[in-house]
Amino acid sequence: MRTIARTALRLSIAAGVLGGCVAVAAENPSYQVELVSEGFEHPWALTFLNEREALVTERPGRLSRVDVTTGERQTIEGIPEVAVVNQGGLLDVALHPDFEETRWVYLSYAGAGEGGYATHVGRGRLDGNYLEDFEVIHVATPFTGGGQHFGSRLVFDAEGYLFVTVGDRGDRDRSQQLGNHQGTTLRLHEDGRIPADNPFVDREDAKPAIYSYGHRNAQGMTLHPETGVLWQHEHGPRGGDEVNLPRAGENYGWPVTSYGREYSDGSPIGPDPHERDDMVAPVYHWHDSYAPSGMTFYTGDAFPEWRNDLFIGSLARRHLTRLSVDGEAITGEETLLADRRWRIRDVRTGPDGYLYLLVDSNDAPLVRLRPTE
Ligand SMILES: [Ca+2]
Repeated sequence: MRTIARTALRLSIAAGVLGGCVAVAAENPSYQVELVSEGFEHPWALTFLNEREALVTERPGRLSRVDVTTGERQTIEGIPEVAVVNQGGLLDVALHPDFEETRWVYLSYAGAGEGGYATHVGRGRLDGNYLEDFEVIHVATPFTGGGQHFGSRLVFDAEGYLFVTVGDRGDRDRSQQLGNHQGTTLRLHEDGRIPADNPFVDREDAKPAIYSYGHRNAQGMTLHPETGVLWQHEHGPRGGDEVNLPRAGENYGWPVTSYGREYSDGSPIGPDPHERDDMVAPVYHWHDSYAPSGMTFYTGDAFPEWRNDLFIGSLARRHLTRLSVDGEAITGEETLLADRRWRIRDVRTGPDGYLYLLVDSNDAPLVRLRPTE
C-alpha cells in the first residue's frame, strides 16, 4: 500500500457560486489520501463484497474483485456483452440485499439492440470469479441512437425494491413522456417484475416501471442511512445540476424547468423563476457546470465529524464535495481534493470506515481517505 500524501489536508475552501446560498461546512478532520489500487480503465462504480474486497466496474466491459488491503485484483468472468459507446458501457454494480444467501450481483450497462442502445439491468450469481446464470431483468426501452445519458445508478431500498436511474438519452422531451423509460427513476422487484403499487401501473399510456420522471441524467443515488429516504442527483445541461429526492409519481421538471442553460447560446431553459408549482424543485442545485457522479452518505466510524454528510464527485470541477444535510435540506457545502484535479466518478464508505473514491480516466486509481495517523 502506497500513501500518496502523508500531509494532513485542512481545507476550508469556499464552494464558489452556490445555488442554495448555504454556509461553508465546518472544518474538515485531518485525512490522508491513500492509493488502494491502480490501472483501471474508466472505472464507473464500486461496491463492497465483504470487509476486504470490493467489486469495481470499468466502462469498457470489465468487472473486477479488488482486495483493498493489498490492491490485488482479479477479473470476474461471465458478464454480459456491453455497448461501449461514448458514455455507455458497463456502468453500475450493486449487491442483492440478501447477497450472502443469494449471491446475486446486479449490473447496469448500455446494451445494443435494434434502433441503437438502451440502459439494461441484469444480474448473475457470483461464484468464485464467475458470474453464473446471468439474466437481464429490465431494458429501459426504446433503443435509441447516441451514446449519452444512460443514467444507470442502482439502489435497493430498505424494503428490497430496486431503483434504477435512466437518462434522457439526449432526447429531452422523452423525460416528460411516460410512454418510454427515458428520463426517469424506475422501481422494480429484485427479479425485474413491476411492483403492483408503482404510481403509473393503472395508466395505459405509461410504462409501469416508472417511479419518478422529468429527470435528465442521474449518475448518483443513495439512501439516507437514518431516514431511508432516496436521494439522487442529476446532470444539468450547462449548469443547473440538481440534488433531488425522488418520490412516487412526481415530475422533476426536465426540460420544462431547469436552472441550466442551452449549450448553443447560453439562453435559459425553462421559466423565470426556474420552478413551477406542478413540478418538484430540486432541494439543491449548482448554478455553474458541476457534473455530479457518485453519491453516498458517509456512514463509517473513521471520521465522526462526517457522519451522515453527503459526498458527491464532480466530474467538471474535478473535486469531491461534502454537503451537510439537515433533514431534507442541504445546509453546507465544502470542496475537498481540489488540488488533485481528479474526475471523481464514484464515492462509497468502506467497511473499514474509510471513504473510497474511483477516479475517471483511462489509467485511473482507486483511492481512499483515512484519518491522518
Ligand atoms: Ca429538475
